[in-house]
Amino acid sequence: DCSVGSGGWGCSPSKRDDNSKDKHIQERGHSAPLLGHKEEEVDNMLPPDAAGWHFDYPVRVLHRWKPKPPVPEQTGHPGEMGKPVRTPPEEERKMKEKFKLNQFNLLASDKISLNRSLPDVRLEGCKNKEYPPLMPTTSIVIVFHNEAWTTLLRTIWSIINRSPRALLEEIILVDDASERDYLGEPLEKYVKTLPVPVHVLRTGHRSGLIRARLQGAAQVKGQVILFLDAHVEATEGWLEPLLARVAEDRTRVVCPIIDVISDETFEYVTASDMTWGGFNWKLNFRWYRVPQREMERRGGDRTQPLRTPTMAGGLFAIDKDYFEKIGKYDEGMDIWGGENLEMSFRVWMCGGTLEIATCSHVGHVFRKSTPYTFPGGTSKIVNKNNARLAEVWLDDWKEFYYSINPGARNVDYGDISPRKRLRQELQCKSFRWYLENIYPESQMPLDYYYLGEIRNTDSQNCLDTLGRKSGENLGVSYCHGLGGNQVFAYTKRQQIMSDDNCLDASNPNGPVKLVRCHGMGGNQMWSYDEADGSIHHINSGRCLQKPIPGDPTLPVLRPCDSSSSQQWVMKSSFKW
Ligand code: UD2
Ligand code: MN
Repeated sequence: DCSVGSGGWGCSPSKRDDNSKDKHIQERGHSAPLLGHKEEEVDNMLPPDAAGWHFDYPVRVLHRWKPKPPVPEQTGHPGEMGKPVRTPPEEERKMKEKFKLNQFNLLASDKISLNRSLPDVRLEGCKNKEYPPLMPTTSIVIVFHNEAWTTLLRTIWSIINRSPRALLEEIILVDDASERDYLGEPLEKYVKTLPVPVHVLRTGHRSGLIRARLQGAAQVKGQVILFLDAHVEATEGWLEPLLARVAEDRTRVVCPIIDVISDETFEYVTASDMTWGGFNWKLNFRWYRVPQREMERRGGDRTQPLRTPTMAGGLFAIDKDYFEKIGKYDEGMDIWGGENLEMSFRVWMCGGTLEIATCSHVGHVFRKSTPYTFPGGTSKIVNKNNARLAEVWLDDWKEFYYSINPGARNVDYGDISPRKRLRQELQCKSFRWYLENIYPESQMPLDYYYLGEIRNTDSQNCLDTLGRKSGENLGVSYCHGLGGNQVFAYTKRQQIMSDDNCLDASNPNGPVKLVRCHGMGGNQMWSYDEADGSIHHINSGRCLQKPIPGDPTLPVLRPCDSSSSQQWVMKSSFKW
């Protein structure tokens, strides 16, 4: 059926007969422009079995492919089928020594085959899904600084073993000034023996993962760039779902589900397909539960790609031309951090989509702390990167970031005018649009009355989270006027929030707790009376009062009495 999306390239059967082989159906040329492509006749030849599929590419960049058979289990080897590797007590000391090198159990990793087998973790509905018979090729870009040999090589082997050869153009390794000898010449010698082209590039000096990725991306020959961290394992059928989504629409940026490879045992642990990416006021990337509305949009089918507000950052596929068109990365970002949210906001606000292909699983070694240096200081670098993204993309909502993280206010974030110009040129939408349309569940509230400290008139002390976490009590302390733990937002949905926690009282006498905001009212609903300064807890009908003798840091709920101990000032002017 020629009317079913054939991407404007027609669907007349190809006259050539050599395209049934597992190889390029035609010599690859340069790629087509993204908009208004007009291809010559020769580009419009789709083989019969490709009719009915929608391709956002001219035929000449598409390739016929065959799926890879599963990697066989090697019985007797540790870690096969993703099983945990146990360290015997006599090796404990050695294990701890080696752990420090990369902040994961390198001793365990070194025992596992570079070709280890993994379980097929996909949902049943994913296993026999059909993908287009023709797809664009991909170049995989992996940047690393001081990566361990076995994790890096297992990353590479997992790609080779589980990617249809015809779709794998090359693997590009970018060494970001590693200081380990084995990553020098030995690595270059080793990769020459591999059955796919693997190129090793060197940044020369420490440039950070963002600029290292840019250097790798500049060399890409495939049509799709696929970025990966250097300590991952791709699982069966991981590549097809990613490429199929891009092949259909090149403005899609597509992530796999990121499973967990235990930093302690290298066990492969499946992650939930019911989480998506969000972020908190500190601009940390966070996983949150997929809301009902997104499940409904997908017709309740968990194998359907999930639209996510943000991505973790390390693992995603993007069309090469689209990567360039949408502004690559912010070259002004150093070492680590911020680029993932920056790209997420940019893609959504500038007309693309960001999704998780839930049929694609890649494991990643999540670490508890970073193994490498941040030249210039960790917080300085991360604050700078985040300030750049806040200044360019967050509009008024950048205040949430700066108030909870006042240390970022004075950071020298450098020249952001090229990024602001990019936002202009691409005619990107506002952050308000993003919150309204893409992420209404955001922890940064869409509409709020107030953002700042909340001071008690009687004691002159301020509400303070005291750095506590969800489930713990709200506190008060001396007002320091610096923000941070003393910053709260009073929202139009009548929540009083600090970052992703809300003031919550389930007991009418208190204490008032900090609980992850659920957005459903209930015990998290408060109303502030500007005239008398009272803060009413709507469910209990009681008022927030300064601490009583006994615990001087614990505010309580009491019957409303208009006394000054129940009077609170939300100091600065109301915002909306
Ligand atoms: C996550 C992302 C990571 C990146 C980061 C935010 C995943 C699984 N990982 O942190 O890709 O988006 O958030 O910036 O989503 N590296 C360099 N040079 C450096 C520092 C790091 O090449 O100066 C390499 C490093 O060796 C690794 C990659 O960059 O291969 C990502 O770094 P990471 O693994 O420390 O980041 P991660 O997973 O904590
Ligand atoms: Mn990583």
